[in-house]
Amino acid sequence: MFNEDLAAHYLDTFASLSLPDNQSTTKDSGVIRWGMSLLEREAHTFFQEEMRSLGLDLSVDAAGNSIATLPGSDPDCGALACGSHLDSVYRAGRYDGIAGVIAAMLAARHVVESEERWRHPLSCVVFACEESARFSQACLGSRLATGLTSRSDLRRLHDAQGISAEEAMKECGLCPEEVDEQRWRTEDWEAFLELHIEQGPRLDEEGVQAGVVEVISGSTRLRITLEGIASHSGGTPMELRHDALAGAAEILRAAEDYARDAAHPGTRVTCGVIDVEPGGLTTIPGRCSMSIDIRDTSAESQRAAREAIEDAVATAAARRGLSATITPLSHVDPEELALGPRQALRNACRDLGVSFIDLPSGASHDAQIMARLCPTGMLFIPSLNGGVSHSPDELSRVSDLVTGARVLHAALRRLDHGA
Ligand code: HGY
Ligand code: MN
Ligand code: MN
Repeated sequence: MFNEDLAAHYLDTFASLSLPDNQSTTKDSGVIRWGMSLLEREAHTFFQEEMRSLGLDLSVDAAGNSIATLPGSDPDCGALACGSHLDSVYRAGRYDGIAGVIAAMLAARHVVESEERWRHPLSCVVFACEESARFSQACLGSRLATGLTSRSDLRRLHDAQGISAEEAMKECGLCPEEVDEQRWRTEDWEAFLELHIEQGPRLDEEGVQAGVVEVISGSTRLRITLEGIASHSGGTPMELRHDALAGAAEILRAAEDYARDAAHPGTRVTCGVIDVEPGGLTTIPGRCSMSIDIRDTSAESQRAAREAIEDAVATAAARRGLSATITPLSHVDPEELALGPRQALRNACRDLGVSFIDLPSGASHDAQIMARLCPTGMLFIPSLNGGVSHSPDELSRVSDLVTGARVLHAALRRLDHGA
C-alpha cells in the first residue's frame, strides 16, 4: 500500500528526531541528526520497529547499518535491496536520505500486504553515517560494509569536538571492533536500488516525475592549512604582510574560476568551512584552515581539478610568504551505474506511466559504494525550491515520493523476474 498519509507520517517522525539548534538565528534551523549518534540510532530503531511489525527479519551490523529482510522462495538467491540513510548534515532538510528509506518502507509494506511471493529475498537497508558532515568521510556505514573503510580508519576520523568515529560508535552502542569481520559478501546481494531526492533543479524544471541516474559524481575532499604571520592591521604595511586569510581567498578564487571555466563543465568546487586565527578585528590572520570539496562525473577531470587547486595553493603561498599544508580528507571516484538496474528502473517508469529522464548525480550516495558489491541503480524524485538541499528549505512532494516508491517496487519486481 503506497499511502501518502503514511509517507507524511514517516517524514514527520524522522524530522522530529533532531537536535535543537542553539546557535540558530533563523526561523527554521532545520534538522540536525549526526551520523554515529544516539539520535541516528533512534531513527534506525523506528525503522526497525516498523519493519518488524510487518514481519521482516531484522539485523544490525557492527557498523550500525540496519537490514530488514523478507525471505524469498529461493534461499540460494542474493537479496534484492533498497534503502538509503537517516543521518543528516547540520541544519538539513527533511528529505535527503529519508525519502529513500521511506520509499523502501512503503515498498516492503506493499509486498507484505499484497502477499506477493518473491524468489529473491527483499532487503530494506538503512546505512549509518552517510553524510561526511561529522567525520569528513562520506558513506561511512556502507564503506565499512564493503571494506572500503576499515576499523583502523575509525581511530583516524574525528569530529569537531575531537571525538573519533570509533568512540562515537561505541557511545551509541555499536561494535567498531567487529566491523572488519562483518563485511558484506557479494554473493548475498543480487542488486541494490536507492531512491533519493535529486538535490538539484532539473526534474522540476523539466516537469518530469523521476530521474534514472546514469553516473554518480566522485568527490575529493581536502583541508588546506595556511600559516602566515599574525600582526597589527594598522602598523603592518601591505607589502610586508603574510596574511593567511588573503591567501585562502586567492586560492578559493582560483578554484572557483577553474570550476566555472567552460573547459571544465562537470567540475564543482566548494569551500564550506573556513577557520581563521586569531580572529581579531585588528589583527592580520596568521593562520587559516579551509575545506575544499571537489565533485566531478569524470575521474580524470576530478584529478585535474585537484592538481589545479594544489598549484593554486603553491602559487598563493609563494607569493604571500605562507607555509601551506594540504591534508586529504576523503576520495571516491565517480561511479557509472550498471545497465541492468537502470533498465529495470526505466521500464518500471514506463510500466507505471511515470515520466522520467536519465541524468547524472551531482551528489555522492551510498549507491556508489554498494555498486562495488552488486549491480546498483538510483532513482531521483524532484527537488523543489530550485533544487535546494542540505538546507531547511529542501522540499519534495509527498506524491512524488509515493510515485517513486511505486517505481522502486516495480523495478525490484522486474529484477526478481530477471527482467
Ligand atoms: O555530500 C554528498 O554528496 C552527500 O550528501 N553525502
Ligand atoms: Mn546529503
Ligand atoms: Mn543523501
